[in-house]
Amino acid sequence: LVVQLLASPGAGKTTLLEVTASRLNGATMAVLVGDLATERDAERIRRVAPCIPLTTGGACHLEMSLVEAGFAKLDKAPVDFLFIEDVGNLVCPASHDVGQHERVTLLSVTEGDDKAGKYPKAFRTSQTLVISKIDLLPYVPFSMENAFDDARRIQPLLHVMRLSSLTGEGLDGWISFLTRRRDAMIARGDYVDASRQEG
Ligand SMILES: Nc1nc2c(ncn2[C@@H]2O[C@H](COP(=O)(O)OP(=O)(O)OP(=O)(O)O)[C@@H](O)[C@H]2O)c(=O)[nH]1
Ligand SMILES: [Mg+2]
Repeated sequence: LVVQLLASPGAGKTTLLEVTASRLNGATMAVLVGDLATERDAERIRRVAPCIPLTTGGACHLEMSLVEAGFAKLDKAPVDFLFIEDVGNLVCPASHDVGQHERVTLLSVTEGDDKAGKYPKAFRTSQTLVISKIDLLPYVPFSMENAFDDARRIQPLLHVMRLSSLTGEGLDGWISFLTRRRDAMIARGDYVDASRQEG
């Protein structure tokens, strides 16, 4: 299952991938991670999962050609989940498909509950919204109800989850969501057996 993670800078994409790797219960994952100028996120993720950095050289989003080049560098052993962390940006990545089955937008509670309406394309083109950093809810003015209503006005079919990578709250739901989506993809036959590909 190919999952694209899209969010503002600092919303918690890399941290979520780090904790996901430790909770997959025997399933495997690899990551392609986009960044403007450094390999910092790749260095973090490599401690827990195979990861290829995609350095955009200043571009504010990933494009398919960069993703393909990164994918070619990954070990061709099949993995259950391929995550693509897009450049931290709630605007440009929404206009670029990267071969994902699932686009997951993260919205951290410190960003405010009004972002779906302000950055509608990210939410409209996503299948799933993850409200992240919910451990900080006692300290910031963020209405879960307002965030849900605003997002669902933009995309009524949006699947919404909330979690904290810090405390672990909501992570069981995240992992079971990923597993369900992967099972559904296999049932549809909508996957590539990379081990059978040449080159
Ligand atoms: N309190 C709290 N902090 C978190 C949580 N998840 C991530 N953080 C912190 O938020 C900051 C940014 O997290 P990252 O995972 O680097 O965010 P990112 O979205 O990958 O950032 P970019 O790649 O720069 O766009 C770090 O200081 C994390 O420790 C969380 O669930 N709760
Ligand atoms: Mg990151």
